[in-house]
Amino acid sequence: MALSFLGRRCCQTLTVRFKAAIGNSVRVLLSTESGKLSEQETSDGQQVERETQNYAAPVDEFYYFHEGCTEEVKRTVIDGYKLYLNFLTEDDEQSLQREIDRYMKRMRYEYDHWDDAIHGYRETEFSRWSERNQKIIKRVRDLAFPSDMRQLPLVHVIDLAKDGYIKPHIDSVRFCGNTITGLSLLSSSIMRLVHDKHKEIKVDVLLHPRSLYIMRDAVRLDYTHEILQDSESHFKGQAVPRDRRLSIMCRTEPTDSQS
Ligand SMILES: O=C(O)CCC(=O)C(=O)O
Repeated sequence: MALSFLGRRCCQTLTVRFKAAIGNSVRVLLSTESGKLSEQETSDGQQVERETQNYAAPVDEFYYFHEGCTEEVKRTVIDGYKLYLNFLTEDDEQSLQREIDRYMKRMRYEYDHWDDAIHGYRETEFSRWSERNQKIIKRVRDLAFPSDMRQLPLVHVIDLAKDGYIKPHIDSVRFCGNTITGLSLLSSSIMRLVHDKHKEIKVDVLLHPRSLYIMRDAVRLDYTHEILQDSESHFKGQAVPRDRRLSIMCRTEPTDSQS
């Protein structure tokens, strides 16, 4: 099934489906003892993972602010882009992958999309999940969206090949509201955020497998986001090799004022 997600990213054509949501409060611990646990430490025991899963990743370790980012920019990005390490256990990750693979294995990776915004990918939307995976998706929604916020019921899944990447774009406000969440599975990657009007304002975020990001407000609206290809996938001067990566996105509905 070929879906036209990219049209949603670039506002030009396409059918409108999304609505909105504004504001949200998520408890944030920017840098705590538990927030700094390494993956190895956290994977030792379910208990530790459960304790750390909702703590935001330490900014100095997972965000790289390029020259040109003022203190005000840093605050905006830290407020509007939260990253949670080990939101998924390894079992959660495998369970989601199994269900996605069952569906995706029938599809080919695409390399020539009409708007050329994404390269080397397969994608779909899930309306139903197994009971176990449904609980994981609910945990994401419960963390990211207040109960009165209207959410898109369908969950967007992208399977990026090892050589796949997503070019800079802003999801169209006609199709998607104020908040976008993304689970990353299988491969580390770099998400680059660039201010749409001031290209010198650039931030790289290191996305580990099993992490969750929540992007909202100014970061969602004023910054392009992209997933870097393997040859450009560096963080603070260190290569972050890309492999096949799955991402699972939940979104809020667009608001009338946005659409
Ligand atoms: O794969 C991701 O985490 C980002 C996906 C994305 O850019 C999008 O769906 O607009």
